[in-house]
Amino acid sequence: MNSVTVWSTPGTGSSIAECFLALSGIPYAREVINYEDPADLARLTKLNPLGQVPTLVLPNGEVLTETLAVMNWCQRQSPDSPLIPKNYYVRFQRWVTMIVAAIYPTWTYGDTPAKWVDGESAIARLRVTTDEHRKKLWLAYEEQIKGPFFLGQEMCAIDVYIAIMTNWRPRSEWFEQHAPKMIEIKKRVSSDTRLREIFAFHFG
Ligand SMILES: N[C@@H](CCC(=O)N[C@@H](CS)C(=O)NCC(=O)O)C(=O)O
Repeated sequence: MNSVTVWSTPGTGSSIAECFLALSGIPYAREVINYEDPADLARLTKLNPLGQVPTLVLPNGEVLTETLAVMNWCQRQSPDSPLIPKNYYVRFQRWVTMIVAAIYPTWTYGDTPAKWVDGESAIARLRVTTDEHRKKLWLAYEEQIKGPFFLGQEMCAIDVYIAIMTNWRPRSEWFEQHAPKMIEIKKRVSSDTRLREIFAFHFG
């Protein structure tokens, strides 16, 4: 049987999908691309109209995108996967959804503000407002963390998102100062033996 192929750009959220697969014991192959390269982007857009990674091709040829959908697929393939906890249903669903619905788009618009607005001051402002909004949201997450992981003793998908996304703006220094519990989650997740190679590849 073919394995899952993950279209992956180093340092991006492709690593989130890879962690979900690894924690679920699902083998995969990486197709390394650079979505900023026009030729790669043209190939990627044929599979995913958003031109985003992660984009997965499943063993049966179906395309799967959106990290939250990847999480759900992995858990369905491997019911014992730790991604979706057996308990804390409401708390888990609420906070995992908020990451992809509210926090992830702050980079979509803030990373490339010139794609969305015109004029130097509007471009600068979009970057600043999305960065500031994201910080506010992360502080709400920090308050929610039971420790050592988001929900308590067990790692779940929210911890994977936190461990990856704390590598991005506003970057480690800010998190160390304002969100020490998130830094603790990042340390624990990135040193998990099942995930070390993924962190080394993407952020090493
Ligand atoms: N909602 C998507 C977001 C994916 C996403 O924004 N990926 C970024 C890399 S971290 C990307 O491909 N950015 C390029 C773009 O949006 O044009 C998910 O959860 O998978």
